[in-house]
Amino acid sequence: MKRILIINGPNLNMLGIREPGIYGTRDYPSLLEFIRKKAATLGLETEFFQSNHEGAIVDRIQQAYGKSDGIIINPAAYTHTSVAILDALKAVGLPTVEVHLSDVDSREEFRRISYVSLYALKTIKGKGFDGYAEALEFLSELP
Ligand code: CA2
Repeated sequence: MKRILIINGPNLNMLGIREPGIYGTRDYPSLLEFIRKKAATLGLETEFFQSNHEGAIVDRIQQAYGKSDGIIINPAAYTHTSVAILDALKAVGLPTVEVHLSDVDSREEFRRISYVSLYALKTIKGKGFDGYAEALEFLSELP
């Protein structure tokens, strides 16, 4: 059974609390439940990690080396700033899908830049929770 690590970056634990127009009304525990259910239908094992700290995300990516079969990451604001997260993903070399709840291309200019996308096999944006389901499907279909 493939083991998929799902990483969510800063403030995503606040989902559903503010900005429902951009990020929806469902909360963070609902997101985890949604992902767990989808993963079960695909026969995937899931592990979750959320942090508001860049270094903690780097540490968790490093821990996945040799243990996880794939990573789904929504780096949140670190998407647009973090070379350290990009380098950690490159270092562990696992198949990675980048997910964004909102369509980052149709928002502020600074959200159009993603360092992580330089490594990710696929980037899914603007599909809300369904983006994570699509990412799971993509990883489950990899050899
Ligand atoms: O669309 C996404 O998934 C983002 O990665 C979300 C990040 C944002 O910085 C990226 O540009 C796009 C922000 C997540 C913050 O989530 C909030 C949740 C509740 C209230 C306010 C923000």
